[in-house]
Amino acid sequence: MTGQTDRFVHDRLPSRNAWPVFIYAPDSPQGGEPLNLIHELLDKSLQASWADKVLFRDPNQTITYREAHVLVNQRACAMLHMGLEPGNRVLLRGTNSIGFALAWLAVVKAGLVAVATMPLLRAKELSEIIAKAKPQLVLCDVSLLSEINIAINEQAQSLPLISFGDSAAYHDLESLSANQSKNFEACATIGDDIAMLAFTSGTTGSPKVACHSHLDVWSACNAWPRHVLNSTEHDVVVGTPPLAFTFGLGGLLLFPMAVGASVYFAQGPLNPETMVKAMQHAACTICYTAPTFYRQMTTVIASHPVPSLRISVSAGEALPDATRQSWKSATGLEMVDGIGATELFHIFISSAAENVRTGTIGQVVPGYLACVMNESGEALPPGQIGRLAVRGPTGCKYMSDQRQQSYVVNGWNITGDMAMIDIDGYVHYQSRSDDMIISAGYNIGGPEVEDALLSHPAVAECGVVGKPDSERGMVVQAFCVLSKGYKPGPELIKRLQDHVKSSLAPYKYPRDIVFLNQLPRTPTGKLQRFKLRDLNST
Ligand code: 3UK
Repeated sequence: MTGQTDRFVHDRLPSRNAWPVFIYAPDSPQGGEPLNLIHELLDKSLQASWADKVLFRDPNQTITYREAHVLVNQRACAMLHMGLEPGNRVLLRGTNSIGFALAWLAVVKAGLVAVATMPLLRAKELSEIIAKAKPQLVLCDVSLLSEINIAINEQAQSLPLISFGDSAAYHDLESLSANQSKNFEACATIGDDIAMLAFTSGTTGSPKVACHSHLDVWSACNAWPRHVLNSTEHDVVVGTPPLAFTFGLGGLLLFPMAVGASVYFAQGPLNPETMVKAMQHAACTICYTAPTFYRQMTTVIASHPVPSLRISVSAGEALPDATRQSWKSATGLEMVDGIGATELFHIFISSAAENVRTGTIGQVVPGYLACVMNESGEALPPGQIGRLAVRGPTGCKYMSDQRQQSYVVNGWNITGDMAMIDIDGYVHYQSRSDDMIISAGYNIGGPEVEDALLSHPAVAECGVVGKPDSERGMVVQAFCVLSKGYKPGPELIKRLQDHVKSSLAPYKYPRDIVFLNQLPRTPTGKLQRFKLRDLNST
């Protein structure tokens, strides 16, 4: 018995035989059983020890779990009064804020499907998302209306838009919710009903849409957070990843709620200085961001310590050891690296600080299985490099997309990464499969060379790719952003090359080094290596 009467997403899921194999914990609910994610996370909090503790905080206000429960109920009532029906999609657009978080929770509690979009997206990208997700409503932060208005005007049909985040507005989500009932029974969804669509931050091709059910997201809340993160109701969480990115959605909203922790939303754009200030102001204990941001925060936090900080989580890209070490000398903390993916909702390989083994991402998260495979899908023994494959309580279900067949092979999720698993189960990251550099017969992973370059003080940021070469097939090419006070030129190129040769096998050194002012990145902060490769043909 589904709670979602609109079958739009259900009808576009891959057929069951194209799904990965799902592995559930013995105490997990089944897909056919009643489950509403927000009922679990928010309604049940009223009976927990943290009911009157702070859930959300920003520079202007504080909201407890009990207060959030009422605000979410009123928003859910308001949306159903607009005539929405469970299974309808609601497009959400906003920077990380209390208003955005409340709206997301209300959508999912009402059995609607949340389609959160990155704040940086422009009208063209938003139009693509509207065309695929066919939302019945748009909820948009007042500060981000212009691009979404362009996108909506391009669509033939009218699409209602309600803004949020401006208390003075007359027809916005806050005022529409103000007089609604404070009680709202969570939609009677089942585990298999769809909670959200996640558009992948994919570097090439049209965006893929990963569908996650209430059970998928609930399972993720009970996997990495419970077994590796070990957060408690005393934690205060701060971070940069957008709530429209599952890294941010889990880390900065759902995982804290699962244990009664609180979330601090800083306002205004986050740069290394404002982020450290926000962490100090909030007495932050857990921080989430990507490796490059940690690297940039290192000098700031060294002179402005955050003594409350106890866990720093890095994900999204390979964590260079140089970054791990400088963060450790600045804060005394061993970073928790984790590899996750939009298709799997969150992190599936990661080790707690006390179990970290330098140079590896960590071990497979309890509840998941991981192996590496050759091209024909056969599992390889420990120590060999191959394609990383995982299965567990979450997995890939693309909406109407042939690419399901390449992501899921024999029930395994093939993440698109090359890795080696050692005899102790630690996963050594190599590179994205299509970024592997093959030079004169050697396989070279860009991240390893990047790590060597980053350990030189002249290099602030870098990206390493394969450049076509008639003799060697490819040569290793590095694009570097220099630290303040360093001058580009042949002399520095030579010094950087010698530096790499002194720490890695000499065949891996970058034969070509190019200096740039900045590196091309996706809205989620990932390096776009294909754009670096393209620079060679322009
Ligand atoms: C790469 C990493 C090395 C890897 C994500 C945490 O990044 C997330 O999701 P995306 O769909 O990208 C997935 C791909 O990103 N990657 C992510 N983390 C690491 N590579 N070391 C890492 N620690 O290529 C992976 O296949 O954008 C991360 C939680 C949720 C997420 N969605």
